[in-house]
Amino acid sequence: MTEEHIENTLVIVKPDGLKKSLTGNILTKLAEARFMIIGAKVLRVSRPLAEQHYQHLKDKPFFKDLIDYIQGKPYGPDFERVMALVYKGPNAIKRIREIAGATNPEEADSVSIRGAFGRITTKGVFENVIHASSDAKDAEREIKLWF
Ligand code: 3AN
Repeated sequence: MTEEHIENTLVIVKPDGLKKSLTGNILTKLAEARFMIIGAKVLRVSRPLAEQHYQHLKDKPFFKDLIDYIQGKPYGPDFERVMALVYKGPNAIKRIREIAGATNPEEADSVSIRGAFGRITTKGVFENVIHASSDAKDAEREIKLWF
């Protein structure tokens, strides 16, 4: 049996998730998986916050489009916001990554959030609805950054 760690992880419902009215659906999936919400807020994402969050991708050709995307720029002023959440529970980081699905929505399991609702835009940005921290180090860094 794998050991259980009680972990905190950052989840972000991205602007495309808000635009597609997926907030309720995502919160329900995570509630049914028995994770607890310990932090939640809706916020506008500043450019410095976006750039710090995605600092590991700053040399990628899609970086500028990625920053515009997390700021909601392609969707108009009503959707220039995200919902950030901290979830707590046993093995929350890995299990919520599984519920979210693979980074590339076309490769993600079809019943995962990204597999069911994500798409690749004509600019080549992965519009993948949700962010979930990828490991313990990222979770700690990201929770400090967003809360
Ligand atoms: P994840 O969000 O699964 O941890 P990261 O951190 O590698 O993946 O990527 C952050 C975000 O950057 C992704 N959620 C996606 O929107 C975008 N992205 C990552 N890789 C690509 C790519 N090859 N082409 C376009 N967009 C990408």
